[in-house]
Amino acid sequence: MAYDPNNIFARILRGELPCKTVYEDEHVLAFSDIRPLADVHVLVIPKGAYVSLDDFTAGAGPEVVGHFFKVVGEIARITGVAETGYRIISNIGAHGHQEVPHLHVHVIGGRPLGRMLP
Ligand code: IU
Repeated sequence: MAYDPNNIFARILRGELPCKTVYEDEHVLAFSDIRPLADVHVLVIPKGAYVSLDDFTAGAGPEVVGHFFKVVGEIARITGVAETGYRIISNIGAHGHQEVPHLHVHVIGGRPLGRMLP
C-alpha cells in the first residue's frame, strides 16, 4: 500500500494535530492513544513514512529498526508497566484491522489484560 502523507499520524508528526507525547527523539514518537483500552495505552511510531512493519524493516536501516523496538521497551519502563507486564500489538492491513496507515505499536497495560488468543 502506498503511504498516504495525510494520514492522521503523519499530521501529528508534522505538528498539524496535537498529541499527548510520552517520548520523542529523532526517529520515534510515542503518544497516548485517544481511546485508551487500559490505564496505559501508548502508540509508538517511527518518524519515517512507513505503513507497515514490512515497509519499515525493508526501508529503514537496522539501527533505526532496532532503536524503534528499544524505545517500545523504554515506553513500558517510563509508564511503569514493565514490572507488572503489558501487551504490544501492531495491527497490519485489512485483516489486522489497521485503521491508521502509519506503522504503530500499541503498548497496553496497567491492568490484567486477559487471554487474547484462543
Ligand atoms: P489501529 O487499529 O491499530 O490502526 O489503531 C489505531 C489507533 O489509533 C486506535 O487505538 C485509535 O484510538 C488511535 N488514534 C489516536 O490515538 N488518535 C487519533 O487521532 C486517531 C486514532 I483517528
